[in-house]
Amino acid sequence: MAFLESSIGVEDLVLLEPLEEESLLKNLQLRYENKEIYTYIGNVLVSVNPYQELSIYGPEFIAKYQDYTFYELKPHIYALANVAYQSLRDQDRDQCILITGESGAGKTEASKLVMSYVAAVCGKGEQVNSVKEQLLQSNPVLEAFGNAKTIRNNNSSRFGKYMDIEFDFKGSPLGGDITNYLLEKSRVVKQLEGERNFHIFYQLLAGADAQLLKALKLERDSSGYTYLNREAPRVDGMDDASNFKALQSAMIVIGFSEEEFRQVLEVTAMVLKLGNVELADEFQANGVPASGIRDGRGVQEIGELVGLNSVELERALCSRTMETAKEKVVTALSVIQAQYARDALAKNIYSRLFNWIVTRINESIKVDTGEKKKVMGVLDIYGFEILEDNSFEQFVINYCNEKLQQVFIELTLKEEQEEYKREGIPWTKVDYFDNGIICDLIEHNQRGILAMLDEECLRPGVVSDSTFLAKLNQLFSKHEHYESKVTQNAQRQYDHSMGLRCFRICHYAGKVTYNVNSFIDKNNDLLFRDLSQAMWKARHPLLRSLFPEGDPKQASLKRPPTAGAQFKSSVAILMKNLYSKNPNYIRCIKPNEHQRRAQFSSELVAVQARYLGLLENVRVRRAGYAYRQAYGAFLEREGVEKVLGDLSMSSEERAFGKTKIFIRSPKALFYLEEQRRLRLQQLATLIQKMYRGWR
Ligand code: AOV
Ligand code: MG
Repeated sequence: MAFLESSIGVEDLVLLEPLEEESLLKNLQLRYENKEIYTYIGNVLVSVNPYQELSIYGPEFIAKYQDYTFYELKPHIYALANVAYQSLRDQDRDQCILITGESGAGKTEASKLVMSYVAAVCGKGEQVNSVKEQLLQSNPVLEAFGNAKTIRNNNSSRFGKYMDIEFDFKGSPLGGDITNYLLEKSRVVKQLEGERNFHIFYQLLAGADAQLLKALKLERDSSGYTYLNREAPRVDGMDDASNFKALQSAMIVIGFSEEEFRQVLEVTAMVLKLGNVELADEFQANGVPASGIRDGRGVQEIGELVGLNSVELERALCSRTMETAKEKVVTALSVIQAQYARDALAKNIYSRLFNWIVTRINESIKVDTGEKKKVMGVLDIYGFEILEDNSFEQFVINYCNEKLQQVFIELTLKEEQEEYKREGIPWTKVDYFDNGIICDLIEHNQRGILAMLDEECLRPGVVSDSTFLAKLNQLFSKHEHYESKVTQNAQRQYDHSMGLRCFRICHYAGKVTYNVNSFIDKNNDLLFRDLSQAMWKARHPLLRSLFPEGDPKQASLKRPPTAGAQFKSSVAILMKNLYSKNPNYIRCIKPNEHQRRAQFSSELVAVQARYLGLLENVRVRRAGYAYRQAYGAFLEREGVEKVLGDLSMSSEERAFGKTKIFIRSPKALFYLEEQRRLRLQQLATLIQKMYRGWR
């Protein structure tokens, strides 16, 4: 029987004996060493990154998992995808797949496996196949523009993604809708040692033919580009040139025209070329320092590429116009200021291009048939990150992970225990750490860190990252999850190791020290008007459309919401959406820090198991009842009692709640299954109806 204990450990941690951290880790390790990367905790799937191709995917396996129920085969991501899809199709319940884990744990790969499984089993026909193809091909496009090599992951998602796949009443795919969350745009102009810029830049340089490169005014050699880290042009096992071909065909499948593809590349090339625009000191007639462009050729080429007057571009980069009610004053920018303006422009163009691509994909895959749709949402965000130097981006990424952990706690640990209470079933409470307090520290409307940041950004007078930090230190000096050099930690000690410009948050997944430098700036996310106006004047249709606020007629003085406020509200919408669906969890675990196969570091896994709350998850699941089903309309409580009584299942194994039947372990479920096969042929249909949905 598939779930029983064997030489490769238990397939469901609910069956673990004895149940403690050590045995849990051993079990995962034993399985990992046998290339069994999947293990259940009831209906939660734990996945340990194998860092190697396993021959457990593809049509043959898909066919197998399609035909069996959850516990009949080895644990697999296909089994989870199958349950979610069947429940959506047959029980009309919208589903969401929540994939969590730190950077490099395997979330993006998992999301693609789920998508490919669902695509393989849902609906048939030409029309349907083309919808599926478009949905699947959105992945290489978004990865080209939104993923990059980081120290932790050669293909790290630098944006958050939520994708709704929509189905008709028969379960055939209609289309989809992608929401993206804050791209880490600082990467466009600067990367850490050993990291790369977004894949697209290298793909373009390696994969475009000579003619295309010439038209884009680019050189093949990436080492000539300031925005590309010279040390790390290649990534092991990644073929930039062939990925470029794949990108091109994916964009065509999705429905981008040749012309659109070309324009996307032109804007991408422009960003790269902006990085090489060198600025030099100049002096105005009155001796005031100013800046100018050192070598006009680059600016000239950019101008030709996107139909922009190069004099105009230079002016926009090197000066700033202040408008008051009465007059317009033009001031020269220093070299530092002009460099800042140039980089801000590059980051803005790129992140707006990324948003445009997502919008454009949505135009292709979105359907409005008017009929009621069934929805499966797949969430794949950037994983929790602790770097040596953490900035606003990590703060946002980690906040997002905090919120996702909150969903897990609310819907699994909390909801599960509350359900026993509601149903009047005897129950001993399992304790767990509720990270709601950390979410609050960050997002509280009046006194959260994000609110404080906004307050500083909007406050008149001299504001700086330091005044922001001072505010935090004052407000949160007593907060259990906040530390800084000037506040005391729980042991009433000052932390002298921390930099003066830092604060630390004790996240559910570990302590992270953030450097406040640029927090204000990144949150403000303002682009000088001169730049947006210049971009709007470009004759390039795509570039121009990215800067609608550059249109003098559109000029509104209302400031756009800050980056933090926007992120917070999009996360709030996401949460609401997730809570409205039936959740399916994939908890990804990273086995080692070196992206290496067959290496299992117990310490590293222990930390993740702890913060993911795996042990608590098992306890709640085990002490309680793993499988439940509302009494069907066809079979009232008495009927269910009778069937189970006939099966001589011990009363330990089941409980009758007010509205639902609860079954303790998969063993019992299997017992039922066997009995059915052996003795209760005549009840087969009846029980089968009950089984559906038990998991
Ligand atoms: P992530 O999405 O969780 O990180 P990925 O899904 O990108 O992590 O996985 C990282 C790498 O691990 C992949 O590029 C693969 O090489 C390998 N990998 C992951 N899952 C599998 C699998 N099932 N089979 C084989 N190899 C796998 V981040 O996006 O950084 O948080 O922001
Ligand atoms: Mg990822």
